[in-house]
Amino acid sequence: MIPAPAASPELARLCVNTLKFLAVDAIEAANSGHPGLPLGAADLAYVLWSRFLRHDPADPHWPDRDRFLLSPGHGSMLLYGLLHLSGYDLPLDELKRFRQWGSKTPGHPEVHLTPGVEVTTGPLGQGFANGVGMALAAKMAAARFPGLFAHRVWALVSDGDVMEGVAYEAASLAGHLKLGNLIYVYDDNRITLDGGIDEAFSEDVVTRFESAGWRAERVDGHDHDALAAAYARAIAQDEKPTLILARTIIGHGAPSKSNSHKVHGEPLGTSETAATRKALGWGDETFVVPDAVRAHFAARAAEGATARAAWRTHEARWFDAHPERVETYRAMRDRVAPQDLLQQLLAAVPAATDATRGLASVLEQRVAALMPSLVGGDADLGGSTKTPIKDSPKVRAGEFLGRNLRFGIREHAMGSLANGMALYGMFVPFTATFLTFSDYMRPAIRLAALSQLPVVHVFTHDSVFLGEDGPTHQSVEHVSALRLIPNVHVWRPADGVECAAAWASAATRRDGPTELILTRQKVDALPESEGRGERAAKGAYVLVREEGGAPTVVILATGSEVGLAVGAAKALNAEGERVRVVSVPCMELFFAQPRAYRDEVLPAGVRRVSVEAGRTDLWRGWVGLDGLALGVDHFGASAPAPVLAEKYGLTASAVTARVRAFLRGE
Ligand SMILES: Cc1ncc(C[n+]2csc(CCOP(=O)(O)OP(=O)(O)O)c2C)c(N)n1
Ligand SMILES: [Mg+2]
Repeated sequence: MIPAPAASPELARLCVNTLKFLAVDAIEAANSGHPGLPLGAADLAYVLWSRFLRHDPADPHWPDRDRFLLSPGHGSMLLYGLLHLSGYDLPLDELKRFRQWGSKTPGHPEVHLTPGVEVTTGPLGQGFANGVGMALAAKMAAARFPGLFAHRVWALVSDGDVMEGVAYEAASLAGHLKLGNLIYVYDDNRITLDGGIDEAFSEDVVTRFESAGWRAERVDGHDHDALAAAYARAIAQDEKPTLILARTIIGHGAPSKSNSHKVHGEPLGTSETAATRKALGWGDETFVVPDAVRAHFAARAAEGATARAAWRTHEARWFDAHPERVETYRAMRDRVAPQDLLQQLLAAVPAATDATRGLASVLEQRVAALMPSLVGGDADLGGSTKTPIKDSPKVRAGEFLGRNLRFGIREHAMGSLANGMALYGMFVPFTATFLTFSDYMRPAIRLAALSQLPVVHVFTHDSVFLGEDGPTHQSVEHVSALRLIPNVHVWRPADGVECAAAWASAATRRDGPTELILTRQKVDALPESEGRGERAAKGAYVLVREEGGAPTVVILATGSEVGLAVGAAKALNAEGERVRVVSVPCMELFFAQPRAYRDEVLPAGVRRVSVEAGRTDLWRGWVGLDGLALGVDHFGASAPAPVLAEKYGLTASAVTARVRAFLRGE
């Protein structure tokens, strides 16, 4: 039942104090953490969790649950306290091991570690934007299965979140799309890490959000009735996203440290802890949960279980009434990809050669036809990235059936919204823009990797060879920079077959993001051989095998430079060399292959050369100290691509000459 009736003021006070002291005690035990937020926001969180949040702690993945995000992840102990009291699989012992090795209570919440945590947060602003992605996904799910779902996205956000640029972008989009299922409670304490917000932040937040199409209202963040009334108003409508500015006192209850930045990020310390216990009438025993508090939260959990059971019945009836939707629902719920996706994509590779953005576009259309989960969009470059899904409308306010998202020119939000959509479930989102602008998405890509999210990032115009737009737009370091993020798969396919392997891998990967790095310019046709697509799927493979004995040199290349390597091999072989060309569309997958395969592709003791139109540093590990790494280690220039190729020594004849000289020891 929502809202659930209020507990007595005494019981409510007891619950709030329990949350406060679980946080204080855990932070004291760890001698590290952030007590200010849990103390200041315990009231607003308690009212939300005990009366409004629709969830069942016994099933953290129930599709029709409300999502709750703690965007200021530094307040993690508040969330762990709520999860523990609510009955998630997070025993008190885990709270006692806050911030310790191997615990489920890391310093900042991590979605893949802790049941009930919906999103990894810590970098301020990201959670705010992730929630917008979740609310968008919820609208899109509701449009596909009308009447099946009734959940909302709630988040606690903080001064830092409201200040961060990514949140401006996301808020703007949320208002534009009229995401009325989004309700943010702003812990408006006017204090941040170093001091008061008045040092750096003075805009009228209400006006700002209202102008972006939100409902915004101010309440006393310690007044339970006022909070409940504001929450009730928010859920009574579905017209606009809501921001509730809950005025709070950071460190509420700590007599000498509250309302000061000193309580933001350090343990209270022995004497202030004792003073806080005294002020709030709390005993000396640590990690206490009074029976009445346990019983109160258990009753809420029971209501959650009842709601979930009722929804399961509703779900079954819904499918009886809509049998034609069952298959799509299952495919989306489980984000199913066809077992033989690679074969299907290989069969769809265009015969004519093209830029890899064009080839990948054809294959993406095939994936979209096979996987209803695939949705995505671009930051106003769809005409260039060629990623819009054909025959599907654009998502607009009130029209969420389409599969094409218009993020506007908001790369930061695009990355973070995609993460939120992936976290929501049902969708495998993709984003698209130029590779240079991956810098604007890097925080989100890093979090997608850490959180093991199935997101596909399409990046086109991948090197100096985009030409005339010049060095502001020409990627030099970006491919390497993306490879440096752990758990990211970076594909730079060389032709249609490799694009098929790349899309098949991207669309089926479920434990991390995939980057598809594509050219603006046409690539060369490559020599065909049996099973090349399957070999490309291994991340690196022998594209041209040497003849007449062991290889004298191996040339490694990616993307548009594979054609150069093939040209150089041809020329050098005519001179009596025995050149092997290894195409490396995805380094990370090659490293995951068994040792025997890697040794077979890259035999020990053979000299190596790499060619990639970007920074060479990473390649030095492949070619060794006695190898040759050809690339671009400086910013590019505004000129036609063929001129840049001449100037930078990246033509087939220049590569041939440089490898020849290298082999001669010059
Ligand atoms: C992107 C980013 N920048 C900086 C930080 C470091 N940091 C953590 S908390 C914090 C201050 C946050 O203030 P606020 O959001 O108001 O939280 P409160 O102090 O009220 O708990 C800062 C600067 C961060 N976590 N993320
Ligand atoms: Mg603050």
